[in-house]
Amino acid sequence: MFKKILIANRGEIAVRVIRACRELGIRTVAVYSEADKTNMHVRLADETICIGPASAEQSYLNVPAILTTAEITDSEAIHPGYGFLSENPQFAEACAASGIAFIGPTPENIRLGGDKSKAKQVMKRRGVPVVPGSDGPLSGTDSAVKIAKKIGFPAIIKASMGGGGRGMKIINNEEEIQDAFFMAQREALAAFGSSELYIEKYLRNVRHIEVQVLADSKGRIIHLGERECSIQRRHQKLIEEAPSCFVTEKLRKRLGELAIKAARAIKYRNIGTVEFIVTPEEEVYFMEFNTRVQVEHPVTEMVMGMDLVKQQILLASGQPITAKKVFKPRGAAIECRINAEDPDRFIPCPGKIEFMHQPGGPGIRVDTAAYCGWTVPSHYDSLIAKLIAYGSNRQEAIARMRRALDEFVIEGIKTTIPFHKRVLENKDFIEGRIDTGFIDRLNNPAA
Ligand code: MV4
Repeated sequence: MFKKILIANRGEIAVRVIRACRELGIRTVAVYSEADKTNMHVRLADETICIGPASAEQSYLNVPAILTTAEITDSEAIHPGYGFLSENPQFAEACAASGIAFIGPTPENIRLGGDKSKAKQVMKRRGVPVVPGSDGPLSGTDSAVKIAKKIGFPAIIKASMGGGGRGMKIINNEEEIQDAFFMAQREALAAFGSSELYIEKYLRNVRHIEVQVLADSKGRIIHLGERECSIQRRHQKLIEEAPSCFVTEKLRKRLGELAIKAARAIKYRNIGTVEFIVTPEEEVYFMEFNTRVQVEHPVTEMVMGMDLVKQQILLASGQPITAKKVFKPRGAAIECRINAEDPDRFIPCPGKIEFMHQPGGPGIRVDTAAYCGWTVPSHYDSLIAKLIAYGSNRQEAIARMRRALDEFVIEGIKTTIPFHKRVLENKDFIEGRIDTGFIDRLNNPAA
């Protein structure tokens, strides 16, 4: 087992990793930017080193600074968290070249996970169902038109290196293809450094359901059931649940088998997430393979009674999976992402937290690095807390979440707590009528 781990991240996920390390008896090294001197992850770590100015490029994305810090602190492994360097295959390679364990999958796994059109192609060849569309990247508008005519409208153009819904363009008829193609190309190049695109049929009223997988270094793979992630705004997840109230025992078995097949197809290692879209008719299509620990991992931890971050560390140290049984969800868990944002317009609102009171009591978990007196910096993403409610069933989890949202006090900055209160009181949400159109209907009930 590792004796010391460097955490190449900040905020709530850095705190989450430090907690797992503490429980495993592993020393921790926090790195931080000049804007993060007073961060909670810096206070909680055993050792701390400032690696650069506020801008992420010069600090949390600064590979030489991070590798040097690992070397001078004698860290044996690096946990990348999510975002920043977590899905950078060159970083994973650079760690290996320096003799430092990257706590995550192989560089090849990361590279394929990042190339959405290639991943789709590989999955299709291995018998994992994918949405009809181009088999690999598009060569130009001509092939886009040809394929769109074959699969029918609406269709959707996506960036190969995009993911998370960024850089997608829905096209309703042949006339829209040219403009959408060139706009998507330009956006993709600017955002991801690659203008490569692919096209597929656009499916309405689908659910975004993802399956957690674990794979050891011997190739043993298990799944830990699904998370329901359909409540998104501009492809930012706002609320996640486990299990999905839409998923039957039979569908869970199928999703789990497909997720394991997907992981096996790419010789996946460590923990990962296989993202599917599921139609109202229960047709399942592979979308993406996420090669990191996800923001929403706590809902799976709550219903499966497993610590996924500890698992990441144990798997990276070479420990095999010994659990034989199929894991079944127990109870229900919901996560609300609390952002330092205007709750109506979702515009970031950094600033000083003048007062803060966290909820607690039965079934409530708060993953955060925020505290009273801390100033939310403007340089990074606006997630300041994850509020997770667990109950013996979905109804109890909802009741606890509503109660906890009422207890949660954050003063001095705007947060999305009022938005979450609105959703938790919504009849469609309470009755489980949630799909990828939920937020649009919430804001525009007539639609
Ligand atoms: C889709 C889709 C429907 N049809 N692709 C968005 C995030 C990315 N991982 C995949 N996403 C989607 N891809 C096809 N062919 C629906 C989504 C989608 C979505 C779309 C509109 C509004 C909210 C959404 C939430 C999750 C997924």
